[in-house]
Amino acid sequence: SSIALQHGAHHIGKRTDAQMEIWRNYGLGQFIHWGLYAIPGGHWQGKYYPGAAEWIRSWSGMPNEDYDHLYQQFNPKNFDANAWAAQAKAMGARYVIITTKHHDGFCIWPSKYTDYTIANTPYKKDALKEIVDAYDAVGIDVYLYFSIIDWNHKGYQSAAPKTVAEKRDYETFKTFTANQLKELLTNYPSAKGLWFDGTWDAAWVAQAAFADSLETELRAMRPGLIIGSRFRADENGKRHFDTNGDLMDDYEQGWERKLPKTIADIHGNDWDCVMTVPENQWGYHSEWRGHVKTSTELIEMMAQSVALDGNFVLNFGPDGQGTIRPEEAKLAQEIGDWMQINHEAIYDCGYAGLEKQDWGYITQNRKTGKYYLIVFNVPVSGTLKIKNASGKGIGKLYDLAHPEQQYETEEIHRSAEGNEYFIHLKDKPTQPKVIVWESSDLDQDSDVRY
Ligand code: H79
Repeated sequence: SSIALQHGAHHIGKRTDAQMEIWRNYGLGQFIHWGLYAIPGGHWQGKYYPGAAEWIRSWSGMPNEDYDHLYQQFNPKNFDANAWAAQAKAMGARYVIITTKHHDGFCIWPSKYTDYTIANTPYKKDALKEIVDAYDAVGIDVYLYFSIIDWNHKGYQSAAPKTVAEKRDYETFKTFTANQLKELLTNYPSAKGLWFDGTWDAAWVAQAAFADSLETELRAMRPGLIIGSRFRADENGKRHFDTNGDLMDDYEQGWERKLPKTIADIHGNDWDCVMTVPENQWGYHSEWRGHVKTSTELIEMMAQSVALDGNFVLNFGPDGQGTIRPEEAKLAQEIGDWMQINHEAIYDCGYAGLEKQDWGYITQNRKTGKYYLIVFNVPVSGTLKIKNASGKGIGKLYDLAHPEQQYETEEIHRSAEGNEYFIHLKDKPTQPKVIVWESSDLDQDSDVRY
């Protein structure tokens, strides 16, 4: 049973409008973290800071005043938004999420509500507009990342305001936040949605009514606007899922640097996974330590995301000069090479309704109904066991890259739990391989025997 909420979920179940259908079918996106933190790149006065580079202002030993003056050095000589967009396009990204303002409060657009913007750097120009225009030009949809945490605004605080003065100052921060969000939607009319972050502070969690009404205004400004579950809490302080357990807003935004394992984990909702290349670096860090993901691992995460009805968003952290580091450029190239051949298994695809199988992931095109076997683990035997639903035959299987390469299949058995078949691969793949599968119906009565 559910209780009446004023500021909980305003719709139950997935949005079915055209813009949300587009979002759902992206498959692959790019995240960009770019701001003042790209200048120190995880180091300050020769000292290496192991935490996330975009958080360096808050690590001990980093004087806040020095950080807050970094804007005087922001002059990215190599910044070429068209080159970023071309690279993202070649990788196969169909949307981009760009940090307009991270926790430090620095705006890469010339906001008229603060001086702490790109307009007051030596660069002067509106980098956000350059990025939006460049991605628009290549047909990649733009979403704006916006942090509610703002270490630069004097009215901002993390803990719930207590004194009269704190409360008054926090009201100025709320007005500022509302103004900036309306400014972003006004200045960048092609942006399709907002990706919120830094909304876990007690001060913000207590703003259910304010955030809900602001969201209503933002949605009225931009029909079709897409906002994830990380923007507002309900009146009981519940985040992402309201007091009744219903998802708030348009998709679940809880999958940061992690992935759901089974379809049960996603509760029938839309969702995105945002992923870093190293363990936990979003902004540019000049010295990545620890494990750095390979393109094969990232392609597998993308396949897992799409097979479980989500989008996969890979992060890039350009440096202080606007250069995308060679490691990221190489990954973009390798993922792009794979997508060039195999994008049909990712775009417009989702959960296939079949259980996870040992060799990899199954996706299904939402329009054609075709299945795609995305094969990562080939057994020593070279034989894949494929389980279809009861009453379903194996049908036709062929290589996506070489459709003339069809597979002979061998029935193992049929049962009420499902029908199992072997297919014998002809070669040992050197990269994740996609097999198109056009499954067929069986005549249950004559074929299933016990
Ligand atoms: O922009 C990137 C990160 O800098 C940002 N989100 C990505 C996209 C980010 N900020 N903080 N975090 C990620 C992690 C924060 C975790 C914590 Fe908490 C905040 C630990 C304690 C406070 C939220 C609330 C998670 C646990 C409690």
